[in-house]
Amino acid sequence: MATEAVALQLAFDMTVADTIAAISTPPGEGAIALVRVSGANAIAVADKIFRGKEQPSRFASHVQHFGEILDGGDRLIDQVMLAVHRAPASYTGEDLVEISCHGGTLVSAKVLEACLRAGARVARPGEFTERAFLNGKMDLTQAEAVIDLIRAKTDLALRSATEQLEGRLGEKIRKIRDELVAMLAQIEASIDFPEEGIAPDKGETLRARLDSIREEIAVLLATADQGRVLREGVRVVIYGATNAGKSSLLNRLLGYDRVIVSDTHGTTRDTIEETVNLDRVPIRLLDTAGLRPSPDGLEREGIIRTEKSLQLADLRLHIADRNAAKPPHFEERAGDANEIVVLNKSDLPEHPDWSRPCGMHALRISCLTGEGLPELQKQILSRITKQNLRPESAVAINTRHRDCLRRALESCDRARAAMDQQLSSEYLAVDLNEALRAVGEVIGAVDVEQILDSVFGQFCIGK
Ligand SMILES: Nc1nc2c(ncn2[C@@H]2O[C@H](COP(=O)(O)OP(=O)(O)OP(=O)(O)O)[C@@H](O)[C@H]2O)c(=O)[nH]1
Ligand SMILES: [Mg+2]
Repeated sequence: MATEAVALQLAFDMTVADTIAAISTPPGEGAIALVRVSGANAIAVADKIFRGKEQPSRFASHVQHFGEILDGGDRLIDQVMLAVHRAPASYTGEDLVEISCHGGTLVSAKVLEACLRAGARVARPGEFTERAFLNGKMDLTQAEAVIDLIRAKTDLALRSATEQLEGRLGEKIRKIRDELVAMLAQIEASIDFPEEGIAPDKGETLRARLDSIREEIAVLLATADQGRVLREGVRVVIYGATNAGKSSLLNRLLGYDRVIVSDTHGTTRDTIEETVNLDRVPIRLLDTAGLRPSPDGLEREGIIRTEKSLQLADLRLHIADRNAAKPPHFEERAGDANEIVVLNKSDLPEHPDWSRPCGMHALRISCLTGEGLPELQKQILSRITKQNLRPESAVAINTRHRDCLRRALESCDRARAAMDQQLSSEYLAVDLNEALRAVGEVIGAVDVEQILDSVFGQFCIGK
């Protein structure tokens, strides 16, 4: 058996033996809560706790049945709808039971308890999707798409997650893998039959093939920034002197009063983050503690946080009060593509400090009247587009994929260098094998145990 198949089988044996159960709907009150049970004994568990016209073991697959859930004795917990999804035609690929009970923390907890008493154990976060992966229902990129789907905040993020769930990224990766495998086969044949060697014309073809594989990897890698934006949003940090109107701007852009605004200098002491959707681009807006020399330890701590968030910003909004004197260390970085200078309070008279050349390139707005805000939003979007951060394509990789593909690209580069130096085919084979391994990691075809924890650990319980 190939090593990857052994690893897969091992991971499978370790985790899949038990029957697991969890509440799959979020905590809190709702009309309906869903409890899921998956594994070889899922239907037996349902038989023990369900009372209806028929036993769940006699249900046709995927059909809902009305009945009651009883606790250990004969006490009724709730009236429910129960469906059995028989293996392999279920989300996890195992026998899966879905119990829709009345929403409410206590009811669903009691139904779960009954499942546990009947022989299931509590599922870990992401364990249902992990089983779907281990049972070959989906590749790793599709499993990750499930998290993206749950977290999507814009239409495009949702479309991207849906396409990834349908396997579009997986398809591209498999194509690259197949091409690498075909190339390796040819090279390994030349190692096994050295007398035949690689003819010079074949060498040329191999080089072209490698270049085209390299290009395909590079194209996918170029989507990493857009992938980050789709999943996390563009980081836009509002900063400047105290009382400039930073918190007022955050509230304005959000459309509601999220942060306390007051004329006391140093009102905001911590960084506050909220997400807005600007023309379908997800933006992570950060309001920060105002910059000023302060003897107060707490305020200084806030200012350190401001500086940290500035280092991670995709775009900075440097805001100042045009009605007040220019702050001592105010720097107008007119040529900086990642910064927009904003002079707030345009409803008030302008302090002479802001006459030319200072304030020449600044955008004048009023958080009080709303004047200049549409123009500011336009500029934010145009800077994002210029930085190529505006997500256009629905196939966009995440950080884990990026790390794997970077390694694959490096291995391809080493293989290319080995070709150019006319090193023996063994060297080439080593590099291509490494590339193959790195590409395989994206879809979870190798080193299963290592990557599973990091991928599925991000899920909620019951998914
Ligand atoms: N006239 C006028 N007042 C404004 C405008 N924007 C904000 N203010 C007022 O300016 C004061 C400071 O606003 P904040 O939004 O709290 O300022 P900040 O930059 O967050 O201040 P710190 O958190 O202390 O750093 C408040 O009294 C606001 O009502 C504006 O456009 N025009
Ligand atoms: Mg503030």
